[in-house]
Amino acid sequence: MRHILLALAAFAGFTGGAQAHVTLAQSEAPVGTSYRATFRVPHGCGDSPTLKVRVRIPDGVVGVKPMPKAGWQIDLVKGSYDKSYAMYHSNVTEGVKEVSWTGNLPNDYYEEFVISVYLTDDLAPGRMLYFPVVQECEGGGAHRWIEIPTSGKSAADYKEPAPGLKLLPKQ
Ligand SMILES: [Cu+2]
Repeated sequence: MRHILLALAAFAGFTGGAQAHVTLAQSEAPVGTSYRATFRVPHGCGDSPTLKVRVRIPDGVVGVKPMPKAGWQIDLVKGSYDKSYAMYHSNVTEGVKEVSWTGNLPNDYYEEFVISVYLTDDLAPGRMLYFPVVQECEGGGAHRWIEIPTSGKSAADYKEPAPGLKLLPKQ
């Protein structure tokens, strides 16, 4: 009986809250390696199209390179890090701290925004890492996916949770 209800819920398009928000396609990754951060944007603000997607890069994430997207302008905010981070065989002390794409995504469409990054060994396995995202829409509306769950809570407990990544031990 239970699996029939689950199948029905899935068919009715009930995706369980947080899934319909801006999320990361790959929700787990080991530290000390590169990671392809794919931000999924499944809707606009109400019916309004998305005009800008801004991603803040958390500390401990370096080697940040966004993937260009036809019709979208990329802007980078660079700065110095709070400490020196090891990345492969070198140390980095500054880099990209924010990435934004500016363009137009109608609410009828779905899109993905990709950033290649390196997850440093300074990040703690077992912890969640959050990438706050601001989604600006036509008409001045916005979604601020910046809510970071406190302990004992999950993304589903929030209206606008920040996309989260579960950090795994170094492989
Ligand atoms: Cu949503």
